[in-house]
Amino acid sequence: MHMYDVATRLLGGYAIVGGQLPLAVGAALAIDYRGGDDVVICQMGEGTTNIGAFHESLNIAALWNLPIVFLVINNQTGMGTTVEKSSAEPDLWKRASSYRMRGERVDGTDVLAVRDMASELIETARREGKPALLEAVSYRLKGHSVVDPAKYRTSETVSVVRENDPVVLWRAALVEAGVLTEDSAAAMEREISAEVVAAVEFAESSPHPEPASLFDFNYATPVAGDSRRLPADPLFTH
Ligand SMILES: Cc1ncc(C[n+]2csc(CCOP(=O)(O)OP(=O)(O)O)c2C)c(N)n1
Repeated sequence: MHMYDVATRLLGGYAIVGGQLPLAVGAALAIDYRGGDDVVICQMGEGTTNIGAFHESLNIAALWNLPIVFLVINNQTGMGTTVEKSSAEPDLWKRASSYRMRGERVDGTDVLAVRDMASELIETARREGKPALLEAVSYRLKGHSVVDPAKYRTSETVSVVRENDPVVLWRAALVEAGVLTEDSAAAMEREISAEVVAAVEFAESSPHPEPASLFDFNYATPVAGDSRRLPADPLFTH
């Protein structure tokens, strides 16, 4: 969730539901202001479409013709609540019409369908400055977090969905098309597992950061009066 990488142009994952939306609109405004043909993709879960920042962000993006595609991954459950129980309009792609924005829904388990529709919307955002909303319908394979036993659904449902996971389907399609063989696909999986294990080992063997470093990079440039007070520090220093 807390990854950020300028090199790969990932502008971060944010712990606050909807916190990414105004930032993404700001990035799209920067692109529009500076010129160039970049486009922002702003990803969120379906639970995020009920928070105020969602509506404020879509409104501004549409009013100002910003190059941004809002991508809603509708995995049908926000924490433990289904989209039907939390959204008065569960056809989330329709929400775009409130802002005279194009809204589309695709099968999120179909890799090519997502690629094709996303490409079309990205091109329109880039060429015409028209933002769009893309809803990719999927399903959540695991509980919300390690403390969620996901008792709100049956294991039968999950196992059916697991068989239709996009990674599983896409692997099978590539093997059938002769792009991969069973052996090369298995080798790739082993390679990826090894990379993940190495990353976990690196993280676990790395030292914990110093508490004082909590404030590093809060601002891009020095800011006068920027407080660096930690919880146990005195309120005033003389
Ligand atoms: C403003 C805010 N309210 C509540 C939470 C607690 N919270 C974390 S994730 C989540 C559900 C988000 O649902 P969704 O966007 O569908 O994401 P998913 O569950 O699919 O990851 C909630 C309510 C939060 N992080 N921020």
